[in-house]
Amino acid sequence: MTFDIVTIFPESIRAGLREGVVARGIAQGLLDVAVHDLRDFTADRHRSVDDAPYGGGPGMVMKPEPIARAVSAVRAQRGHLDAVILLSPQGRVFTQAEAVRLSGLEHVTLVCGRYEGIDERVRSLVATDELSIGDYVLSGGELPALVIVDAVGRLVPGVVGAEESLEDESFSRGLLDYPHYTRPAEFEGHRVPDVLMSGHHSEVRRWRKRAALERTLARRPDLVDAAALDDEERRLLEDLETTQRVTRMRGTDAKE
Ligand code: 9D3
Repeated sequence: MTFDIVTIFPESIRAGLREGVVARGIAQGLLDVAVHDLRDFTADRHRSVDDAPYGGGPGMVMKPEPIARAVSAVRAQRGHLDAVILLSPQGRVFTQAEAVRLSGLEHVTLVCGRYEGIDERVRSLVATDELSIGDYVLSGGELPALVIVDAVGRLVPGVVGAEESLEDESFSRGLLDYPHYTRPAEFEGHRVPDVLMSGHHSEVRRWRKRAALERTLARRPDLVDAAALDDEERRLLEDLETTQRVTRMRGTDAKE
């Protein structure tokens, strides 16, 4: 799978790609990430990528021509682009489902915004999608581009090794992860739950399912509603919901 990233900070992107799972995927030839300096696609002697907004107001707006020329160059090089994604706070929020969708594509181009915004015509004429990584203010699209390459790249077969297997991952099942423990058996007075040291594999599995559900219910009830639960998980969930309801009623003086 290939990613082309268009940015005015190519070194920030390269720095983010030097280590980790994605770096290994690149070294193995499973991923190809090309970084394109937007200033290489400017036409004036100042290499301008931004200009003042029509209608006035503060800040600068990214000019459309360098972005359009950069994406055209990438398209000419790749032959075809499956998606041209504009990274901006106005985009749909990037999710694991979106990561899965993108991992099925061959060529994905990511355009990083900076400044107050991007000329609106880039949206309509160049981009096929517009994505945000969440509701917080960043300084530009470079970190979001790295987030997307990481989340999508690790879904490409072979990029994540067997020992890190995707199978058990919380978000692939739609729940938060269960609690993890390693040695020592007691740390600062806190013991590892006995069941995990019992060697009783079916008991361990059940404990983990229950713990994952309990934690998800407490921290991210929105995920529980959307999760694909098996029969055992459905039973555990009913049990947990009853227990939580009883606990809540005790807390409120048991009057309801
Ligand atoms: C302070 C400027 N803001 C006025 C309401 C608008 C604004 C413009 C540009 C806010 C942030 C940015 C730069 N951010 C991105 O380009 C960006 C981003 C983000 O800030 N949060 C989450 N995902 C993304 S994807 C691209």
